[in-house]
Amino acid sequence: MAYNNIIFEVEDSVATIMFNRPKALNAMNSETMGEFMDAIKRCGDDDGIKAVIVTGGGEKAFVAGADIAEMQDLEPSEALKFMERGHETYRALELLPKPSIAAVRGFALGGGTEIAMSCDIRFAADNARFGQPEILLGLTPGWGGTQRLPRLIGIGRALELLMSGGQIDAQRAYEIGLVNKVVPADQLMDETKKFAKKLAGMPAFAIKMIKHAVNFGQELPLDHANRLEMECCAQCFSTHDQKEGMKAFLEKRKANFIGR
Ligand code: DAK
Repeated sequence: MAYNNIIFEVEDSVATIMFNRPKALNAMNSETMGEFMDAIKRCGDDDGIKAVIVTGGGEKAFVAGADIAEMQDLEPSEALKFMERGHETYRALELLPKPSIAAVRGFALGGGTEIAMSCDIRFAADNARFGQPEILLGLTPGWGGTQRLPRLIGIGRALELLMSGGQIDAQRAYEIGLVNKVVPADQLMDETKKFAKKLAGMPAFAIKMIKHAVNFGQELPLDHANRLEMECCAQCFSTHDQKEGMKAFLEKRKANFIGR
């Protein structure tokens, strides 16, 4: 699939999906959503890709939310369809069996914050701004904001942001656990790529099992979740990387992981 609104690159086993509609501050329209889903599928299907970065092109924005011009005249049934596509896409990103990092520069509002929250880890430039301004448009969030935000930062802080539509800067986002790290804007991509490369070199099956246990264990009663963890961990004992990791430790050398 050729992309009009996304730049897709792979370097050193790390894929970068960059939104590229800078004139509209990378607002998410339905064409971009289709391209985003295609890029996520490529990341899942290509065994050579070991980690994924999601970022925004241009100086000002990661993604400034859903495309308001496209949304304004939707009928409820069309709105529901657009929401379903968004949820399906963001969930596919969240459940990729590979690590994903959002590299956020500038505005990540509404659907932008929701994409960042669907990544495993968030790195923010010091000029990043987050928020769920849907309330100011007479809406609730439509792509997971009411669900992922309270899970990440707690119900009280989430409701404050969701009901006020206010924005927070990168430092505040770090303080409340919305982002993992804040870096100077001109170092954002280098820092993110460095960390993505590190994760790309980790035992791939164990990474997949960690994501599975975390994503599917959260909603289970603790005993069931612990059982899920045990099953995920036990399966790692069928891999080369488990044998190599333990052998290397005992031989006091660096492990040579091969991703199986
Ligand atoms: N949609 C469309 N165009 C946008 C846009 C957006 N979300 N955000 C910015 N733009 C466009 C502006 O219209 C402007 O276009 P021109 O006038 O140059 O043609 C250009 O990008 C530059 O924007 P500004 O001139 O406004 O730039 P400023 O630096 O002055 O302001 C800003 C930056 C980010 C503070 C401001 O642009 C802004 O407030 N943007 C809107 C933020 C926002 O409210 N985003 C939407 C969040 S709500 C659902 C599915 C999903 C959702 C809900 C329902 N269903 C399917 C029902 C999710 C909703 C959201 O994401």
